[in-house]
Amino acid sequence: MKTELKIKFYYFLIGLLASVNIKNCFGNVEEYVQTNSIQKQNVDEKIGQLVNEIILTENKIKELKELSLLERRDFLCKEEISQPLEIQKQLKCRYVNRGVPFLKIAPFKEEELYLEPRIVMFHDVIYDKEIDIFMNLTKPKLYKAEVKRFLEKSEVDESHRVTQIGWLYDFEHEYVKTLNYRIKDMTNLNIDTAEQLQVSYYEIGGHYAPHYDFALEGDTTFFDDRIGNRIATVLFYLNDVEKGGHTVFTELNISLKPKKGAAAFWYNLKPNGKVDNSTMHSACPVISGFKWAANKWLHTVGQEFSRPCSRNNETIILN
Ligand SMILES: O=C(O)CCC(=O)C(=O)O
Repeated sequence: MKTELKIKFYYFLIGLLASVNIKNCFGNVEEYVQTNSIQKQNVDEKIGQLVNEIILTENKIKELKELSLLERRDFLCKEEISQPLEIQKQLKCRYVNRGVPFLKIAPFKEEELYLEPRIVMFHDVIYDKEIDIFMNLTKPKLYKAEVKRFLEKSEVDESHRVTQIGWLYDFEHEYVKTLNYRIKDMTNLNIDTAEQLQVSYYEIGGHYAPHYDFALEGDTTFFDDRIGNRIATVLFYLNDVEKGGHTVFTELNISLKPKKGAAAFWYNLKPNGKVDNSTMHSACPVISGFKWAANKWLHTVGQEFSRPCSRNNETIILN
């Protein structure tokens, strides 16, 4: 590889990985190598050190498969583990503007975390002044969260969810309303049938056991024919947690460290409209400090043109 290209490549790689302090995005490297016709062999040597860490975790993932759901959850809560290299190589980070004029000036920073189901993290997507307002509005109305819905038709005990929540309504503040437009741009989904914003506050030991966000059959807690099931979730992190409080996907071995201003986004339903059991997730116990988060749940009704159902379950990409 020519020296000039080498330097360019290192700057690109280091800048990319450091910019959002992440270990993913190896898909960008693949793309860069192809578009700049750099010898792949050379590049592989250079990034060997970076991927070694990932390879080590592949063995851990094998071990994880042997564990029970709760053991797996606890393991993921304790350790941030990377995806196997085969998956990592496909994950990309990109600036997203979706053709929206405002986003052309200030695009979203999207980091792919998983492809099927699609899970991404948007960085710097909610601002400090909005966070302050949301916390201040929520504090006086926090109440102990309950899990009312069915979980395999058995009773859910109190320890399933240990957190306090409060709902923020669009009319309460301009920022609550304008966040909806941002969510629409981030997700490309219709927000007319979305729930109001649920803000959660976890103290030490606060957590949420593994659960799905979609309604199970017969559960009418948040299912209503007028809005349908919860097609997708946007989870905003409102503070950096001192220790603990990760969001973990127990079937996919993903562990997300809360980062102030970031938001995770994932689909709870498959493209054919059926529930996706691989989206089971959990909020890990907060070990030190506290955690503030905010959820927006988007529903199926109104998504006919933004995420049309596909009979074969393939994702239909709309321009
Ligand atoms: O706070 C988290 O990390 C996850 C919260 C969650 O899963 C929920 O509120 O449904």
